Amino acid sequence: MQGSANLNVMLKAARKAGRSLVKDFREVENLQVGTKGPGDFVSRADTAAEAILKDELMGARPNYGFLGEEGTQIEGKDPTRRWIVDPLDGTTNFLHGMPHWAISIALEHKGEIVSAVVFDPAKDEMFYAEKGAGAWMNDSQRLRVSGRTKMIETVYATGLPFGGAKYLPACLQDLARLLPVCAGVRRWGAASLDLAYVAAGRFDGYWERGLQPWDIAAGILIVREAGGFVEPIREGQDMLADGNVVAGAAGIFEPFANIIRDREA
Ligand code: 2AM
Ligand code: CA
Repeated sequence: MQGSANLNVMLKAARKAGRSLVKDFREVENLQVGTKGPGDFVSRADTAAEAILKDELMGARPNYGFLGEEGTQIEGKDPTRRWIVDPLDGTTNFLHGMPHWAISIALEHKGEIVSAVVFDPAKDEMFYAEKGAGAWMNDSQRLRVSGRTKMIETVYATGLPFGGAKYLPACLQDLARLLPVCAGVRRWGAASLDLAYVAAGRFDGYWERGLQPWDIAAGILIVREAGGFVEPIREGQDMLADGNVVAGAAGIFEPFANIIRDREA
């Protein structure tokens, strides 16, 4: 795909932050055995990755705004354009030495995501999309959501509630309704990659509650450009602000979303 100049800025920034995180990820294994644990080290890795992304993205587009998970918030001179960045999505995996984490970068223009990158440096998989130009992986692989239509053959991703039980009853109810009618549910711990995997047709669908804008901004566009649907769980909500999403391939979206929305199919 011949990407825009903005997309090329995003890809370059993701690769640079990815190199820094891969180097730090190798250290994490050594630190696991120490008494202090790798917690502080991982926080520093996360912050360093956000600084790299901020320098690259703001260096190339000084007028844009910036919203980053690690606290960088910049009002742009151009109020219509904003980077939405998660420097390390899947921090718990990173901390535990599990190679499933990503860098997520979205570009918002007038409230709409127009370019998106989700990069998994450990597997060297770069997922990206631009509005109207499709979704892609690495150099030239076009992404398409799955074509499955039989619920019993479909596999879903979700996030189980952590550190507090706010969404636990809803989540357990979802699982009780979905597990008997599908082929499985996975909890891999990085929302941006869950969405990228829906775009790639690996997962047939994904849902989760209580997410932050930087977890999902890039993934939403990648799924849509791969031909899938992403909607707020409660219809009519602003998805980025609400943080409760249901995503899936066209062939199963309706029955799947009905289960998550607790409606009869
Ligand atoms: P993070 O690593 O950037 O914080 C999905 O469950 C999302 O919740 C992840 O993308 C993850 O983003 C966030 N999250 C925060 N704390 C988590 C935890 N303890 N376990 C799993 N996910 C967590
Ligand atoms: Ca995240």
